[in-house]
Amino acid sequence: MSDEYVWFEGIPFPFVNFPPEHLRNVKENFVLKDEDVLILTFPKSGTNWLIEILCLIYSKGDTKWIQSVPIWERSPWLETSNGYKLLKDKEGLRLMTSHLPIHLFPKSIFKSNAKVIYLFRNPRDVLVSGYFFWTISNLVKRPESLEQYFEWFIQGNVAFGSWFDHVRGWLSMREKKNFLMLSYEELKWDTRNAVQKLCQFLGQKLEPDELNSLLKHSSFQVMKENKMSNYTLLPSNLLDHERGSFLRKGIPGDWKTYLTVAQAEVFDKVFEEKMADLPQELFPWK
Ligand code: PPS
Repeated sequence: MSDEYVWFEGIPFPFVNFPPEHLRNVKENFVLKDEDVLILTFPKSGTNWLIEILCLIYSKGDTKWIQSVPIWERSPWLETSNGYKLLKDKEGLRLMTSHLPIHLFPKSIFKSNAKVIYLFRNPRDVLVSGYFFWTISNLVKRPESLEQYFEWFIQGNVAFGSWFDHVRGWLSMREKKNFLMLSYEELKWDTRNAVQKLCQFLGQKLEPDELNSLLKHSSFQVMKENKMSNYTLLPSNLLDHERGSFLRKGIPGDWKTYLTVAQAEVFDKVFEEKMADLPQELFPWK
């Protein structure tokens, strides 16, 4: 499998758009500004949903921006060459997204007051979502079966490495006042409340009608129809739109449909081993 990734400091990356010299440059030289807002996630944790929500917060619920600019230009991915170009000389508010693990993130983060939002999701759902996504994309080696992908995921041999290391790494920043951790589950179970929490963290205020517009336009159904957000603008040599959608189901707990009882038991054991020393109340799906 190793030849199907670009490897950088022990982490596998998709082979399109992530040259190692670029990843090194980002880590060593990218300078964060205090006004920056960062969305950090392990892939398939609801990144694009959060981007849509943040865009609507900063547009006060107005849909012009989300309906006219592709989502990857509104909050570019720092670690991609294209995203970096959009971000590096941008003035004013910079929304940016990253899947980088903490040890590969620009070092300037440790001195910056940029606002950091770490969104995480039940790893069982991340696994299932990732399996379906990588099966329709041409960015990494396609898994042949869920059983195979299950093994890769547990071992951390998937794009951006181990979910466990990613979450452990970023949650080490959870006591900082410029850091907000949010779970996909809490976002889904009470979106209104989670958005209010985000607004408070970002120092933004929405009127009730602005908040209602945000909730409507960032909903799964509406995002799925928005071609600026649903990834149908990606060429089909990268994402095979005939075989599935980027916005697949958008629910917590879908793993129960796909993992066997035996796999679920193995997963529980691995989770316990790797995450035992973290307060378990951080993980609301338990
Ligand atoms: S990526 O490729 O890492 O950027 O993917 P990411 O955006 O992190 O995660 C994709 C999953 O998020 C779901 N999604 C949503 N869920 C609920 N509401 C909204 N609005 C929404 N938008 C995206 C998307 O459907 C993927 O999850 P699954 O479980 O595969 O459906």
